[in-house]
Amino acid sequence: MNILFMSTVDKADLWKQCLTAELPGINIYVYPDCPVAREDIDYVIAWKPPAGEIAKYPNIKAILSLGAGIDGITCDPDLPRNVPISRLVDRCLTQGMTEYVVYWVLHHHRRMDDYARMIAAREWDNYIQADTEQTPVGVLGLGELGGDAAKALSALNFDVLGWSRSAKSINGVTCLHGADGYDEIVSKCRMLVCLLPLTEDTRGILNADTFAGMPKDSVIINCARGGHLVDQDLLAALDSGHLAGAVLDVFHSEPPDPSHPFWAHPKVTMTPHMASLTVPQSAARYMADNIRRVERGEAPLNLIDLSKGY
Ligand code: NDP
Ligand code: OXD
Repeated sequence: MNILFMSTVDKADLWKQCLTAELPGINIYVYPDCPVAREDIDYVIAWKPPAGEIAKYPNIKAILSLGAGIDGITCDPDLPRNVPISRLVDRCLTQGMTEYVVYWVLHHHRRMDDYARMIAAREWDNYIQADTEQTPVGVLGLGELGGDAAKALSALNFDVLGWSRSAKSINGVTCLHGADGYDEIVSKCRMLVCLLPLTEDTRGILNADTFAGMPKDSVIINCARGGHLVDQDLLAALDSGHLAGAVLDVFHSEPPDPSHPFWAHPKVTMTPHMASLTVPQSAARYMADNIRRVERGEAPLNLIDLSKGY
């Protein structure tokens, strides 16, 4: 069996080691190095593959995404439409994202930026401590990641509201969907976390209308994709004093241009797309399971529905 590893993330040796441990006897080649005929490649494991490249391997049985988000694969106009694409669902990835969301929600809930400014000024005071039960936190996207983060926030007694495409029921979370649900979540939440996939329906969803609909002094936490956010609208909402802050892990281009105003904005916290990182040791087990499934004639787990875009 021949697997082609096509990724802009430079951990190919570790991936090779982890995948070979799971699937002894396989051959793994690291794109663009492919010493066998292209027709002999069985699987492509991909993260942001160059446009047009996957189509050059005509007999692949599945594309396995190295990430949960597959927009970096489906944006390829030449992507073969008949090859199943499986996205990554992994315990470590979910755990990492929940840690990130809980960390930043608590950071803003406990006003850590204000305390840091106070301490820097050699001041000693404290603020009235907000009640989690009186603090509505919204989670856009209630899938593998958003659903887990919402449950963790609910376990901390935040008033958690979540939004998804289809109706859902999660213990401790007010689940909303549809346009009315969006307006409700936006109008209520002090902190709004974005964990949606990037699709034609969700591109630019964090825009001037969203920010205007949010309560004054709310905070945006975007750990999904830069394409969800209209950067200029966020800057306007921060500069007008309507929004108190933004935590951004993802950007239209990564890294953003050095001249981008986010880098030096006092109300923006940036992290370098690390909200959750794929852990090869753990994800390789999942990939191997999926490959075994396909080899048995079964569909891979967590198949992408190209008509929905996720
Ligand atoms: P899932 O596919 O499991 O969940 C997606 C959720 O979004 C679902 O609840 C879905 O609704 C909802 N959704 C999709 N489209 C819409 C819409 N138009 N309106 C309302 N809700 C919608 O994805 P994951 O939770 O695994 O991942 C989410 C995203 O997180 C990824 O696509 C990726 O972009 C990002 N990510 C970022 C990382 C980082 O480090 N910054 C790491 C990993 C992922 P329904 O349940 O009804 O289908
Ligand atoms: C992503 C990931 O989709 O890292 O961003 O999984």
